[in-house]
Amino acid sequence: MTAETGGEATGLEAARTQLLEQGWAVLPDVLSAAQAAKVLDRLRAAAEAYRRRGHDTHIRGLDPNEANVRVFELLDLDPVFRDLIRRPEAMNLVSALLGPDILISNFTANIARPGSASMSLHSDQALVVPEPWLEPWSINIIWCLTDVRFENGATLFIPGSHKVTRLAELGPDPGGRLTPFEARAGSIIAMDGRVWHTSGANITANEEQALLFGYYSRAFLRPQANWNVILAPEVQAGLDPEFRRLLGLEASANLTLAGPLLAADLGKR
Ligand SMILES: O=C(O)CCC(=O)C(=O)O
Repeated sequence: MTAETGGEATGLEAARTQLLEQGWAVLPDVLSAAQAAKVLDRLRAAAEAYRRRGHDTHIRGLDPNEANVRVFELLDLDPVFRDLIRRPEAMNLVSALLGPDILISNFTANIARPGSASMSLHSDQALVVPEPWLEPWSINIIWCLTDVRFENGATLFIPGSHKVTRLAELGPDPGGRLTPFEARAGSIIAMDGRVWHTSGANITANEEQALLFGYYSRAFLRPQANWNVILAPEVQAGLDPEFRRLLGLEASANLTLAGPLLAADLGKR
């Protein structure tokens, strides 16, 4: 993280506090550098498998050129990603911001190779709910599989933009206020879904940068991914009930707001 915006949090408690106040936090050493490198090897293999399924890893309309490698369907492609999406450190930060009733909305990757350039500025919450954005209803947990810095294409964000409730409040020259999320390999970066951000440009000659994006939302929002379709039957069969609930695979859905209302109603009798 750059000096003017603060540094990495000293522990989970500090990260929770910073996330709630500033809309983001870096938690270092969730994985060792060696573990992060192993996950990156698995991601490269997953990218190959994803292409073999007939998908392009360059998403036209999202990234300006082929130097960005985007991989979707991670939860189906390799169990290592099923472990990461439920890592306690990640889930702790997710529930700190969103509370207990959440769904896994998506899990994707971006390998930013030299020459990759920025996508459009956006907030992840604005992609799934219309304005006004009055409360945090989603969060991204960004896994740094390499060291991440401005020059190799760190995600750029606008500090304080989790307070923006409508697009019109974003103000003039938002691009001029972008700041990089810088972190060491093995860190996670928790980003309130309301934070306005974009991918950076990798201006290095030969350095690859890789990030995973675990996206979670309040349980009343439809996830970005339809896990019923994405996850193979044998993968679904291996999931425990709590994982199935987090993926919206159980028979019941969208009942969490009704629970307290019913209880309040019964209390009046
Ligand atoms: O790749 C990045 O650095 C940012 C990606 C992003 O903003 C997204 O996938 O929504």
